[in-house]
Amino acid sequence: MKEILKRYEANPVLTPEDMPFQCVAVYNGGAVKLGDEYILLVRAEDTTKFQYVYAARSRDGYHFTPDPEPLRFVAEDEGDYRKYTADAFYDPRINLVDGRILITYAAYTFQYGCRIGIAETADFKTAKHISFPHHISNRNAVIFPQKFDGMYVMLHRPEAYDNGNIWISRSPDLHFWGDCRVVVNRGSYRWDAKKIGAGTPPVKTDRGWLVLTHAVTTSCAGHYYTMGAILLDLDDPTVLRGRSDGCILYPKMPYECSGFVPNVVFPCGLVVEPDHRVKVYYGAADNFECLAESSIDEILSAIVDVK
Ligand code: BMA
Repeated sequence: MKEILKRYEANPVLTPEDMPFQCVAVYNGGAVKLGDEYILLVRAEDTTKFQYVYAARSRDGYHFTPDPEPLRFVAEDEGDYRKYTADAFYDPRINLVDGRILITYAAYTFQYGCRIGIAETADFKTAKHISFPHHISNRNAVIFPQKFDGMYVMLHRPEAYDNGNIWISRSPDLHFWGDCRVVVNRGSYRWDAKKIGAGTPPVKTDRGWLVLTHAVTTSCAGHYYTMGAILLDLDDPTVLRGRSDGCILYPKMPYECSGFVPNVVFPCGLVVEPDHRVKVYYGAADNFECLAESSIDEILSAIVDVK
């Protein structure tokens, strides 16, 4: 099989030992390039498995230095905010939306379950809470970089009754979200038959909005997470235009096959360079932060039109 994505030979780009505290896992990082600085926003866990969000910075996209302190989320009503995030905030994505830096993440408490959080940052040191869209049992949210008919548009993945398809919804103000509908069904083939979720924020291409996904199948050994790609219509992103026929990256290297959760590649960050080469940042085995490279054209070549 021709490999669409080429792994960085010095993977992982971040290991627990790189972090400025006693860390057991660092993974599932959102990514952005601002000027000539690459920023990863990673999920980092301490020895109790409590999760922090850390920014790590780089000049070349390969060598990252984590900030000394985790990102601090601030809210007007701290008590209410903590009520929904007390036990975890994880899998952050960095969305550049109309010139603003919006972080989408999973907010979790044992009591109330998991929901999406949206926060805004300017420096990746603090992030101001904006909203918790939708109710519980929702995560894997990414926001389109532009509005459609004056509305923000978000992809997300509800759980509970619908455990595995990508939904889309709209908002006039990032607070009130509605018009929810399914936009991508999990597949009928084995590789994506269990779940499909948005991984990286949408990128505009000639053929449509490109989103890298995680796709899940199961075996006797448990869940098996691979990476796929979808294309949504440029004018109406509620329409699926294409999807990769199979996965474009699957667990193969020791750091992907062995860790806290074996057999996981989980993309959350995509940086497009001026020459259309891309850097895909992904979590491996819920333990390490990794990088694979490709180009927009190579990824598009794996996507077949949906009739
Ligand atoms: C998903 C999320 C991810 C994780 C993946 C594999 O449900 O929890 O954060 O990487 O499972 O364990």
